[in-house]
Amino acid sequence: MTNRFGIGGFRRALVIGGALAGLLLAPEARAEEPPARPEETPNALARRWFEDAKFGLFVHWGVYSLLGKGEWVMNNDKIPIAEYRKLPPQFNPTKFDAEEWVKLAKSAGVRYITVTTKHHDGFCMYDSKLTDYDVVDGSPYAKDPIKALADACRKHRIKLFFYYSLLDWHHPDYFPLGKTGHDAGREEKGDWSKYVAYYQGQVRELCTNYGEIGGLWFDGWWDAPEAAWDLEGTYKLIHDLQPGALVGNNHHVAPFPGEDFQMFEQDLPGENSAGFNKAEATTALPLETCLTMNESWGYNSRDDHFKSAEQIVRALAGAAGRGANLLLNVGPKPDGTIGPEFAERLLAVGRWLEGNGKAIYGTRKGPIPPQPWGVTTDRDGSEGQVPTIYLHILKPDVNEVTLPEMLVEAVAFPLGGMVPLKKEMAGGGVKFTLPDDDRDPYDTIISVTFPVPMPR
Ligand code: FHN
Repeated sequence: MTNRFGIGGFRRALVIGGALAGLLLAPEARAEEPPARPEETPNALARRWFEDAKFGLFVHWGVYSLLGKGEWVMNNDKIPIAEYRKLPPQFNPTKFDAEEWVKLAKSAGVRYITVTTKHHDGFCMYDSKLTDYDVVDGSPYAKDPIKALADACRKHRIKLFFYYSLLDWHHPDYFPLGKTGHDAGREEKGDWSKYVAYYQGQVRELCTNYGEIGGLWFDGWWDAPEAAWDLEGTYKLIHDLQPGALVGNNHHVAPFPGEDFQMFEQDLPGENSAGFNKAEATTALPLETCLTMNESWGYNSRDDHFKSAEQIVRALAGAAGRGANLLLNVGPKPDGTIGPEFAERLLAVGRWLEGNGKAIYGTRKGPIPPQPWGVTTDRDGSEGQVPTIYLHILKPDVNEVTLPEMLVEAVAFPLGGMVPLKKEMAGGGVKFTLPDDDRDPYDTIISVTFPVPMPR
């Protein structure tokens, strides 16, 4: 969404030092939905909540975790359906504890969880009445982990989104095949319209059986972009059943009508190092970037290329500075536990957010676009808060920042600090010198406020 500022100017604000401003601002953003504004629809309220939330936990969990080679193992290792079907009878995650997952998520500071209900392998991790190829009917576990997670999320006031793969390597009516899944040993026939009815029926189940949900997170459209998916009908179904549920689709192209947020995979909006994100970031919808914590989505026992807590915090700030949420992934093990490598990093981010969350939660992208030194986030003055711009200095060796000259009236403090930064006119702008001490190793945050209305 757009800034409250054009770079042309700033609205009137009080000069309030960092510490005082800190007292007036909510110490941490709301975990719950804000009150609706007059005339605000459930959808608009949910979008606003989503933009405020900023941080979510992505969970890729399925029977593929038994093989410890990621969620694409069926396709990558050319495992035919007949062979892959031997996995569910071995899937018995006796250590799965939904409450533990949600408590970990909460300690990490996430506001929502997005969990795989069905991935490309077609195996359903929830109790579907439309197939027996699900965790309740097809595994010795015989319980619905999504139900347990929905209950725990409700209890701890975390929103739950459902990842759902439109692509299905198992369903006999997913035909003609798309770009992937050609080694599944499928018969060369199928009725596409039956597949659409099946997947829409499952979407209906997900929107009906788990109480109020955050939304649906689709994936796999890219496998068969020409197919008749009836997305319009699917999105209407979701919005009719759950007016406050948001729809996102990881199709890697510009948003389609009916979608509520735009997502980017393994890159911040505006970047495309992973090759997925050819679409420009829209200004019309909330944005979300999903990132793996190592290099795999599903559990991969050999992947120890974990990002550091520092990299994750910078990704979170980098996303916020581009107006996007960060959806950070974990790949639980087949026994249902989340490994210590994931947990340690989540807790480190949570600790960082405890002191710095006010420059992340509830903000929008700042008026200054991403800079070599970092990014800016913006908290407007609504709801009794002090209008503030936060500078996120993401490079530890940067010791001064020059803002555009029109910000000459700006007053800057380290977040939570009492001593204003030294300010001088230099190089055609307003130069602030950062303190040598008291630098945050991940992201030094400077809070900037304004005493007078700025020119537009
Ligand atoms: O193929 C999937 C992949 O397994 C994973 O689920 C990611 C998450 O964004 N999305 C797909 C690739 O675009």
